[in-house]
Amino acid sequence: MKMNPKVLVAGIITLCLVSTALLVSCKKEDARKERAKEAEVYQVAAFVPGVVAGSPIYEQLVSGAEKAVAEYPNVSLKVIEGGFNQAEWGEKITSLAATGEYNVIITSNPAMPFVILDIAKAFPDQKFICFDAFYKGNSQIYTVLYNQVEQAYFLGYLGGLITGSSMAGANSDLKVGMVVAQQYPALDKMMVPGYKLGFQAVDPAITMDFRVIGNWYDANKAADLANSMIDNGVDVIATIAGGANQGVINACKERGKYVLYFDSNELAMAPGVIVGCGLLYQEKLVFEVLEEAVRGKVPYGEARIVTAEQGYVDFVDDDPLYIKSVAADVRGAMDIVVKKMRSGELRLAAPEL
Ligand code: RBF
Repeated sequence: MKMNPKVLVAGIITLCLVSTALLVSCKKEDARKERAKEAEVYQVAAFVPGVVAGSPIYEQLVSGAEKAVAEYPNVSLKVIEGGFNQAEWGEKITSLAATGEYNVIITSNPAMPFVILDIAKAFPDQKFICFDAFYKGNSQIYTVLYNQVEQAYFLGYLGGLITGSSMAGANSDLKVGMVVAQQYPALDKMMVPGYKLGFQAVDPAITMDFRVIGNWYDANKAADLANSMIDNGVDVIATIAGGANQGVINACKERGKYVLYFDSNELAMAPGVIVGCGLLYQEKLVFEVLEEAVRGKVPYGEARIVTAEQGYVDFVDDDPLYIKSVAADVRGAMDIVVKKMRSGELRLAAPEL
C-alpha cells in the first residue's frame, strides 16, 4: 500500500508533538514531586564524634547543616556531641536511630561507617551520611571522602620549603614533624603518605619526626611531644589532633617554631606561628549533600571522593597573615604547586579506605 506523503508528514508531526507534550508533562511532574519533597518535614540528626569546639571539621559539619536549616524551612536539626569516649558512640547513635524520628543521621570521620554498620542492620529504615569517610555497598549509608593525600601534600610541601628556608625559626636540620591524636587507616593511607610526598618533593633528604598523643584532647601531652621534637631539631610541625592541637601551637609559639594546620583557616589563632593551613570545604559539602537528601537524591550505597580540582580541598594562600609570616621565596615555590593541584595538572590518587 502506498501512503500519501502528506499523511506521513502529518503523522510524524503529531507524534513529535505528543512526545514533546509527554516529556514536558513528565518534567513538570518531576518538578512537582521535587517541590512536594522540599515541603515535607525533614529531620536531620548530626552526630559529632567528639566535641565541636576546637575541631574545625566538626564545626563545619554543624554549620553546613545549619545552613540547610536556614535555607529550607522544612528541615530541622538536632546536634548531638558524642564526646571523646569512642566506645560510647555506637550506643549513642543507636538511641538516635531507635527514635525513628530522623530522616537521616549525618556524621563525620573515617571510622563512622564501621561504627554504623551493625546499627544500620538493626534499623533497616534508617539512612546515614558519613562525611570525611569511605564505605561502599550498604544501601543505608552514603559516604563522601576528601582526598586527604592532597591536603597533606600541600602542608608537606610547605613544611619542606620552610625547614630548608632562611626563615627566622628555621634551623639547619632538614627535619619536619607531625603530631597526631591517634592512628587510623585514613591517616596512615592518606595524610602521612601525602605529607611525606610533599616534603620529599622539595628535598628527598628531609626526614620526619612522627608522634602519637593517644587521644584528641590532651594538649599538655601534645606540648610535651612538640617540645621533644623541637629539641631534636624539628622546626615545623603539622598537627592533626583536634582540641589537643593547642598544645603543639603553644610549644611552637614559645620556641619560635612553626605549625601547619589541617582542615580550616586558623592563621589568626596564632599569627606567625600557624603559617600554613589546609582547607576542606566541609560546610559547603554538607549543605550540598543535605540539599540532595531533602530532594530524595542521595545515592545511598555509593561512596564519593572529592578533590582539590573539584574545589573541596585547598590551601590558604590569599590570607594577609600567610603573606606576612611566610618568606616570599617560599610562597613563590608554594604558588606553583597550589596552582597545579587546583587545575588538576597535579593529581594525587586517594586510595579507597
Ligand atoms: N578530627 C578532629 O578535628 N577532632 C576530633 O575530635 C577527631 N576525632 C576523630 C576520631 C576518629 C576515630 C577518627 C578516625 C578521626 C577523628 N578526627 C578528628 C580526624 C578527622 O576525621 C580528620 O581525619 C582530620 O581532621 C584531618 O582532616
